[in-house]
Amino acid sequence: MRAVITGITGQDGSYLSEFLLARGYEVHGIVRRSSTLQRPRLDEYVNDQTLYGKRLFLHYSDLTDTTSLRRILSRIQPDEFYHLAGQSHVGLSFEIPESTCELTAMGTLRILEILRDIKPAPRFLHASSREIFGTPTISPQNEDTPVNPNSPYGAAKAFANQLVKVYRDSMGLFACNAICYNHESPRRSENFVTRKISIAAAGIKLGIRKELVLGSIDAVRDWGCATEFVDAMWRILQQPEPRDYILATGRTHTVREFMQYAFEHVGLNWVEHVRFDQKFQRPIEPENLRGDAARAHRELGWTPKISLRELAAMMVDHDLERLKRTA
Ligand code: G4F
Repeated sequence: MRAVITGITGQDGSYLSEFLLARGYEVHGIVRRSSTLQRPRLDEYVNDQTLYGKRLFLHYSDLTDTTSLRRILSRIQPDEFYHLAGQSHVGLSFEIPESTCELTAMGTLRILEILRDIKPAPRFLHASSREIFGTPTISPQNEDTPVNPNSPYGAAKAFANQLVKVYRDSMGLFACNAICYNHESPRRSENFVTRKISIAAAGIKLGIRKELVLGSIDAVRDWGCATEFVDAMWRILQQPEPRDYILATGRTHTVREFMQYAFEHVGLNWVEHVRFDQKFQRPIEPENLRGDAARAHRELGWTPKISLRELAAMMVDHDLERLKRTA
């Protein structure tokens, strides 16, 4: 089996590559040209000469570069296509709405247009987001919950999410949305709140920093573990029929609780180290966020098992080790 992944250098892309390589797949990642060749989440695999250039390949392209995307896809002829790339920071999308929509919304449309011309087209998975629901009046949310985004990122994802349905229903593509609630790991980018907290807890424990500055700590999220989410993404493309699936734990926690778990893990009291700064406050903070993943449970046999406390401990341990190494 041959798979293409956009966003392969990100948290989900790197875990998904590992997952697919372990199952014997040939994996092709689309990477943007950048000034650095550092891809820390993939280094282990890129440096493995038994894999890189043999079952793992990286191709330069961009979600705005249709010609190269088309060329790469017609050459590779993948069986599966996992579309994980895009500007994914909700807060930042209020600052850079145009490029967020260009990559997240239009980037998805461009890929769908290319797939439409490929015969046979690969099975396509779009990593959609619970941000498409904005602040829903129904809780928990399922695949039929009305779409009503309240951030530029959510609006871009809603556009992409809907186009996936259009290309599935009108053009016969095997195209699916994984409507993902928050999912975290030691590979989470450092500007998302859980990772910001795990790095701070580890740094304060080691005495190399003093405080953590955050926005709203009363914000509530349904947080799961990224490794479990990529497993579900793969399962979605193994189904007999294409469908959309909510991926969520169904359990909610506040930022405050995550902080408590992370700091307690290293014997600290967060209250003594955390400060609020308005600049991390969002213009609007969604409420009622809880996913109902009953369809994924029923049809994919998928049940997330890792608790938020376990996840926090895993992330803090990783950052402790990393900071000790670099210190
Ligand atoms: O970690 P966050 O930035 O994640 P957010 O906004 O929920 O988005 C993530 O999950 C979505 C799916 O549910 C994805 F679509 C999206 O791509 C991304 O992966 O923020 C979580 C909460 C927010 O309520 C935010 O206001 O934490 C609050 N928060 C408080 N202080 C902060 C901070 N968030 C960040 N990033 N930085 C802070 O200092």
